[in-house]
Amino acid sequence: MFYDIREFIQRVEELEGYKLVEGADWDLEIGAVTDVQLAIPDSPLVLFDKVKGYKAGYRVVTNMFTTPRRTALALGLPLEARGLELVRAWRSRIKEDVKLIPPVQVGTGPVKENIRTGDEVDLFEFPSPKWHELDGGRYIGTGCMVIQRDPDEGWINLGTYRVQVHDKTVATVYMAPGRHGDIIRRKYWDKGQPCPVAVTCGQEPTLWATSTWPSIPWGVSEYDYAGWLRNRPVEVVKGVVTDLPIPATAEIVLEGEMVPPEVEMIEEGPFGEWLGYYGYSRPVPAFRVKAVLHRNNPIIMGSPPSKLSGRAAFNRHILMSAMLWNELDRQVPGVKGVWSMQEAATSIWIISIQQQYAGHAKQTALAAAGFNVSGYMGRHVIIVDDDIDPSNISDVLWALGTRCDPETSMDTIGGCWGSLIDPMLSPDKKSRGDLTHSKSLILACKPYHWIKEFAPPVTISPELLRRVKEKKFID
Ligand SMILES: Cc1cc2nc3c(=O)[nH]c(=O)nc-3n(C[C@H](O)[C@H](O)[C@H](O)COP(=O)(O)O)c2cc1C
Ligand SMILES: [Mn+2]
Repeated sequence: MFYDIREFIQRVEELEGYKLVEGADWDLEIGAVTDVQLAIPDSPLVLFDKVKGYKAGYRVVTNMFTTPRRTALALGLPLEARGLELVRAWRSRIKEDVKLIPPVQVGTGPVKENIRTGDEVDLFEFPSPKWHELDGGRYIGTGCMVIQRDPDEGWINLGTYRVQVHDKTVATVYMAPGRHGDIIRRKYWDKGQPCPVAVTCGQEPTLWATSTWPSIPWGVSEYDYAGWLRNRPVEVVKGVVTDLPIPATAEIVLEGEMVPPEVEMIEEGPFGEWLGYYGYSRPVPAFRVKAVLHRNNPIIMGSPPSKLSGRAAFNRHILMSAMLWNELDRQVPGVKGVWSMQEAATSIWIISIQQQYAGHAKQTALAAAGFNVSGYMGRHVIIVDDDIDPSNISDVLWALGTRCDPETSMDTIGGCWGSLIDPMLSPDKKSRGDLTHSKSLILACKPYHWIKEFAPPVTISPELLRRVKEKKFID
């Protein structure tokens, strides 16, 4: 595991190199280069230096974990694992007993190399990008981490929620309703108090990963979970104007408070979202920044949303597939593979099962449609047999084309857990506050009640293959 983001970048440099871009403008150019690079199959890590109008050394890094190899490097998995193999590796890692390891407080750390408070605070000191053409402004926080303390229970939550810069000392944090960070800040506001907050913009990869996973439950600090993953406690220092614990090796930290909604609201967004479309702007409470801490020559970590952006967040479709597989294993027998389609902005889930009883396939589809990890905005669930590799799109299309009779193999269910960023949400539903969407459940597998009579697939048996190989007719 890594000491900080710099050690990770150095390791990537030794392993495969990275793309250095000098002289790009924070205004759209960093974003455009990031998105173009993201679409390349072997997408490199990109480091931006000498950003237009900024001091050399004030850097932005993007596309940190886009390839399976860099994802594996960051999470301590086999570097050569790909596709379903990587899903399996991650699945067995998170199946272990989690032994939480709390952080340790140290006297100081690199994050305190530069400290500015009060009038010295200037958020424009850093080259925060405007990522997409229709975005409402500049975002210092995309690959960031928001630190808060639950006022009643005392534990620390970390969550990745985007941060827009509005003024020298004013920012906003966008937290979707129901996020742990949102629940915590409401507890302060209900008491009429502002919510203390610290935001890191650039931090050690494993720690950042934990702040992006909805599978870590309420009440469990992502710091402690990261300690378990790293097998070493995270080192923290005390904040300057809050008493929040801050990672000692973070690059940039913004400390301050989110004021209650009645005190000050600011229009946030619009912002290009992970489904591949722009979301709406909306008023959110102001984040008043009272102190900025940063390392010498700080690096902002950027992870801007786009239809492929999950790749940069540790190939999120792979991690989410492993998480769904674990969930299904608790209830449904015979699951042989789970795959979330990155190309479909992770809205299509494919599950292969060895059918064992009547209704087994439909049960699997219904279960997959409901879990946290796959239910939110997941639009289609496809069940295939165990001779189909769910991560192989041509296999899946073959199953869809040949084992699915729309009249009897498909259901739609409405009223499901959706989001304001759903591009298919009609203006009418939006105005009524009805954010639900519908899902299709597709059984692209042999009908169980006549499975034995189903036409045998044209394949080559292992014996025949061996024979023609032995005779050197093929390699
Ligand atoms: C790159 C990235 C950006 C994200 N941005 C946001 C965001 O702006 N707002 C939000 O509510 N969730 C966002 N999320 C999702 C949350 O980080 C995720 O649900 C996490 O589990 C939240 O932590 P919590 O469970 O402690 O609330 C983002 C996730 C990733 C990977
Ligand atoms: Mn949490």
